[in-house]
Amino acid sequence: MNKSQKIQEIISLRQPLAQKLTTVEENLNHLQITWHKLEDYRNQLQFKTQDEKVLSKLQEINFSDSKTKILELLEKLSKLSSRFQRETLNIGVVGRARQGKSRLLQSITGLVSGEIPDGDRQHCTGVRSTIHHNPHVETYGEVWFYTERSFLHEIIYPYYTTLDLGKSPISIQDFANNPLPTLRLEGSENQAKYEHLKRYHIHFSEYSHLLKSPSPRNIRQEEIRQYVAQDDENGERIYFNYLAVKEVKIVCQFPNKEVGQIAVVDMPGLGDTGIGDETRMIQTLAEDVDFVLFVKMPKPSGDYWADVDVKLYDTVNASLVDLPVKLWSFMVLNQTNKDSKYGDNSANCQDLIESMTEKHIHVSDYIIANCANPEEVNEKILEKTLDYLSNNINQLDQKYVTVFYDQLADLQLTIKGELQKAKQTLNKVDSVESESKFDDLFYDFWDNITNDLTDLLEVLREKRNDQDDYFKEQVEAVFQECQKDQSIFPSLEEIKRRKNKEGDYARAYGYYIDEVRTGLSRRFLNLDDGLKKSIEELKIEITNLLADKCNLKGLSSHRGSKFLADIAHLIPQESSTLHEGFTVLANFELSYRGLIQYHIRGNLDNLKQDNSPLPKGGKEQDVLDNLQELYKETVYQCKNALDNNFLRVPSQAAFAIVEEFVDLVLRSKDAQRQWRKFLLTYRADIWTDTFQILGDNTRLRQQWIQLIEETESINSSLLQ
Ligand SMILES: Nc1nc2c(ncn2[C@@H]2O[C@H](COP(=O)(O)OP(=O)(O)OP(=O)(O)O)[C@@H](O)[C@H]2O)c(=O)[nH]1
Ligand SMILES: [Mg+2]
Repeated sequence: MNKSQKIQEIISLRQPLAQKLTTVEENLNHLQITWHKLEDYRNQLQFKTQDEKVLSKLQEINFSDSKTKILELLEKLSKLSSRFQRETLNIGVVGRARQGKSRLLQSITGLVSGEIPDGDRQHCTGVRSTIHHNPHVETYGEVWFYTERSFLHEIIYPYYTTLDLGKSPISIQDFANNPLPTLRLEGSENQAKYEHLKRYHIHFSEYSHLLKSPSPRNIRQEEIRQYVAQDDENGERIYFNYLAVKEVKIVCQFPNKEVGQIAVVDMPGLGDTGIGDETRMIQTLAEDVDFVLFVKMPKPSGDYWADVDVKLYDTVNASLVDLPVKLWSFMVLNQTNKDSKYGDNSANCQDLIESMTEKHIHVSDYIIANCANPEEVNEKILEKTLDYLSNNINQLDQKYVTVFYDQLADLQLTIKGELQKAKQTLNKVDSVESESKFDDLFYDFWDNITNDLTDLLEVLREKRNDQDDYFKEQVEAVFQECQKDQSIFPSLEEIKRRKNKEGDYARAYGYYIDEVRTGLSRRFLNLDDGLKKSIEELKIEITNLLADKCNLKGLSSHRGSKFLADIAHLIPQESSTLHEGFTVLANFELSYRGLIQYHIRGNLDNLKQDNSPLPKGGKEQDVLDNLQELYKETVYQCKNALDNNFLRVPSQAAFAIVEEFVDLVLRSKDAQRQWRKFLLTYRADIWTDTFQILGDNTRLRQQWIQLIEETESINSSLLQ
């Protein structure tokens, strides 16, 4: 098997791993949800009990450690998944600025500074580019731009935070159109960082159109540099596109045909004062890179491992905590010849190699090679890297997965332990049936509810022929509005114009009379609010009584319909009459359309052309007079109808529905037994001081057990 086949095999071996991880991810997400649910429920239980023993047991369950662990594992999982889903093996070059990283990639890919910018003036590479080998295509590029939103969040905001510039711009226009806040922090490094931000600000108009452009944009070979570099090939800083570019992918044919599915990643060197470069590098390493080539070009005049070099190494190492970078990196010492403008640095390369271990820079191997020499790069660096990859990546993958699974198993054990503690809260339970406490309390409850509801019913019986105040108010308001509002009528001018359009006054009148009738009818819809309000008031009165006098407030924090619906929801279906009583009352409503509308419509008949035609020869004034007269009369008739027939409707309905409710929940054959059974289950919610929250057969206990079991089952299937 040649190298390229071997690399293909590595990539295909990753597919099943990726699939397996998808299942793990689902399980872990599921576990996260139930773990939160269990914690919420624990918190609710803590609120509901004063029992010190139960309280302390509940408190002992440690939710937060596992929560953090789950989050960490989900994050690791996403790194692992992107690693195993990749279609190429990716080699990243890492180093401080101007060490020859881009030069090395030129030698590997056969591209030149038009596509992979190298330069020796200032920091050169502006954005990350990934270069893919594809033997069958002409070189081209694909550019991904930041969106306005991601640009603000990922690029601009970090400057505001780090440089303590105060309130960040709320929009891209806000950033572009207002002057930058002045820098108050001192020190040259802060100043240099601020200069970067200024560059984004000053040149905004030169790149801002790109933030609106679709990604990826396909570009030709000769266009590539202007998207990735900070300067042109002469070192002139005339390019600003890169400020809007998130990433570039270049596809070309590497001179070494054996490489197969390989991609190399060029990143901006660190040590520049751009904020966020390091974060972006760490992210790239964690998600997009399988192997790292550290590049350092020692100065011939003498060089050493500076603190920044060691720090850079540590940062890379930390990007994948579970896979020491020692196992997936080489150190390349970029050797320059005596006839180069840098001079001969061979001795310095050697010195640095010898002092690497004492600086705790550990890599799989080191290479001294001239990065500007393609043959040397190919032989010494690329071939060696490909060999290393093809021999080791599968093991590394396995190792990485094993570590991850070990951590999952750890989590599983921890959660198992915590669930054990959760179960211990259930150890001692009160056996309430045998105790007389419940019987006494239930006796009082029954006494209260029968008395109070019967009293209320009597009051309603007495009032049932009274007019309902809320509804009356609403009726008055609607009629006042009807009388006041003249906008329902057209002006004389409008009538004339309508006549011209329709042909004659009679036809225009026909249209207007229909409009006036519809307008009036719609007005009455407002009566709905009054009807609804008076019934809701009644429900609030009943639920206040149930909650406060009959002690059911522990079952719902609402009042009115919602309280009734909550209780109906809690009552088991088999307690059918009780359940029905609460459901019926919760859903009961009076509506204008159902109750009154048909009657009102009868009174609107006069507002029809057939019943009240326009006198022959009538003109605009007659049209208006007729409309106004008919309207006034109809409103009057409607008001009479409502006053005489409907103002009592809410009181009558209130009495009827409450009587029905009382029959169902108090007077039906099985009512008392159903209440008893229901309250027994919920006794800990109702009489919190008397009963253990997790007592035998309480609802709270049942739900707690259910949640524990649910979590247990997900936890045990975590590794499947
Ligand atoms: N003679 C010679 N010149 C080199 C060698 N490696 C890099 N250079 C030159 O050194 C300068 C910096 O190299 P780059 O490849 O741009 O460095 P870099 O690490 O990519 O720098 P940034 O992109 O700024 O992080 C360029 O002018 C290169 O042509 C080498 O091995 N020999
Ligand atoms: Mg570079």
